[in-house]
Amino acid sequence: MSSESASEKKERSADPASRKVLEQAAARGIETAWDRFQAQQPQCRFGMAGICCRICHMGPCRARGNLTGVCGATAETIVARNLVRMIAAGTAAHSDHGRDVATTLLAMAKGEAKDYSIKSEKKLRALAAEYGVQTQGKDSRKIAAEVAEIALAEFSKPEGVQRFLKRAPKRRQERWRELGIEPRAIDREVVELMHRTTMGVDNDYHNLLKAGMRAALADGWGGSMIATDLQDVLLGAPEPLRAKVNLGVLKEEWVNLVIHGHEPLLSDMIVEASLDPELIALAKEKGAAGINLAGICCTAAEVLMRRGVPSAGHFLQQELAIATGAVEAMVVDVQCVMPSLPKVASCFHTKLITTSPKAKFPGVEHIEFDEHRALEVAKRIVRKAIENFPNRTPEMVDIPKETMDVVAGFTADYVYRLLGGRFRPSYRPLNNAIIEGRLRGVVGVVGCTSPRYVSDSGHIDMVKELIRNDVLVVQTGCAATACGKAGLLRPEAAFEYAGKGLQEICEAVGIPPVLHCGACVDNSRILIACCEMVAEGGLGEDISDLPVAAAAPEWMSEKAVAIGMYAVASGIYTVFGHALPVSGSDHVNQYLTEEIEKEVGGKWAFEPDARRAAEMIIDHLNRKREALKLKPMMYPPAGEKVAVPV
Ligand code: BF8
Ligand code: SF4
Repeated sequence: MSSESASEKKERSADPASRKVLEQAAARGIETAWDRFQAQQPQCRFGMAGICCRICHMGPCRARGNLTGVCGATAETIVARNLVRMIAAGTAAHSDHGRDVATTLLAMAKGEAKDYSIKSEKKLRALAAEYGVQTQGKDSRKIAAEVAEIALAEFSKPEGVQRFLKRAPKRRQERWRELGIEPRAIDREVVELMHRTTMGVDNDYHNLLKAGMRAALADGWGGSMIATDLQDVLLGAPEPLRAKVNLGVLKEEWVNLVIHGHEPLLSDMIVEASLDPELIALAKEKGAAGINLAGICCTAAEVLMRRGVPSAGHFLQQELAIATGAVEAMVVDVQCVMPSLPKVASCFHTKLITTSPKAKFPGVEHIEFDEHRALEVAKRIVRKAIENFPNRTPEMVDIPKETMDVVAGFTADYVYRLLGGRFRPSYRPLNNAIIEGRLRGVVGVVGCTSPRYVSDSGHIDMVKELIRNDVLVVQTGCAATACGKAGLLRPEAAFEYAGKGLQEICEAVGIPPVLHCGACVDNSRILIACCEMVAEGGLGEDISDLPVAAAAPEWMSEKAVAIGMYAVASGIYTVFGHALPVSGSDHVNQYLTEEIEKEVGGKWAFEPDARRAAEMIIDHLNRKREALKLKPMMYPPAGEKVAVPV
């Protein structure tokens, strides 16, 4: 336990519900990520600067100035190698997710995964057309099988580049080709990065970073895009819906089952199982009012978008959900699942259940997910949660009251229909709004939450500042949950925080000023929206011409690094809060924040003060508007500047 006082803990999160549970946890001697972050201070400066190398066992080494590693590796080489290894890991995570979805689609098509079906015929047919699959006279399952096989080949095909690159504007495709960064098979790009970065291979930081871009593009335009598209086929394409977020969605009288992780294949089945009358009857028999599902992390975003299941919170709230004492079971699959969970769960009656052969904990119950008998596995998990209800200690239960309404479920396709109306479905109204100066631009504020910051404040401050300046914000992952909790994902938020131009659009179309586009793999939807904006015309010829930007104010994961790099390599100005671990090499830092722009049209920036970062983004949008010779903005920014966070 850290020795911090309760008042210091109040500044750990901008969210009152999280602060309340944090205090409760501290009083019970339960350690959280914030305590462990504190215990790690001061953090290793070599690690922060990216100059620590552990690649071979002549090391570990550190390099700086004239000091090189034992093998002679310079700071440039070590920093670049470490960074692209982060990209390899991030790309691997998103892509492995995509592969599992493709495998399940194929199993469904062959009749081997009977609990799944084709939920979006439209999306399947669109993909078939794109992949060149003949559809005439074929039944949907046959088409799905062929689509799944082609998607699976994207991971390991011996030649050719990623098929979805063709979705990008022509100019973008040409740039990638000229630079030699068109990603080939996804697995190949990850393997090649690991090869290049092993001892004594690629020592040219520029060459390494180019390979890093290519692997990152294999994530954004490959693995993540495959995950998104095939999930839409198999689980349904999201449409806007209302739902609730924050810890208050847990219910005192109910069996609370929290689903946490990333891949929605199992969690979607758990939603199905929770509707089973026999299981509901069992819950009542055990004294509960019913079965209450809630999500955490990106799984939350997936089931919220498609099923309206409430989200108990983001990454930093996983321990807090258990610490309410009201969770019968937390079921996890892969990614962003804190290793601390068994310890927190051991303080309560909560059962932690792992489901992926790729992600286990010693001593924790494992119920393996198998797509061939998905509903059966899901029912077993729901039953476990119900049976654990009588073990709850009522005096340990303390659920914060806070919940917030959100509207979620915006896809590139849906925004298109919504903005254009049913009779004129097109991106024209969005482009026109930008051209006429009603909207300054569009910015994706995405990514993690981290105890490095006053949790959520980075997201909230940045987004408020952006919408105040007539910027339409699109979000995914934990960023969307953070802003959702603060009420920014309600249509009413337009009147409370947005500039007049954005407000007019939100009012006419009935959308919030901040659009929830799903989980982190769904950042691929944002790429597609950018392509649609270019295709619609009037805003330049390439993604890098658009007045758009990306930000991850509280990033922490390797996946965020892969996402940031594919955004930059797609031509998007990308601002991270804390700097990437590259400060140990001036060359690498300068390349990423300046020189790279000449090559790909996008670049990195680092700024931990979210309000200042928002100003940098607004300047960037203004520069892009000037270059396009767009009209001046119609209205001045709304209200007061957002205060600098504590
Ligand atoms: O993929 S935003 S903390 S949960 S890494 Fe993780 Fe970051 Fe959340 Fe989803 Ni994305
Ligand atoms: Fe040291 Fe070179 Fe080995 Fe890295 S690869 S640990 S710098 S000797």
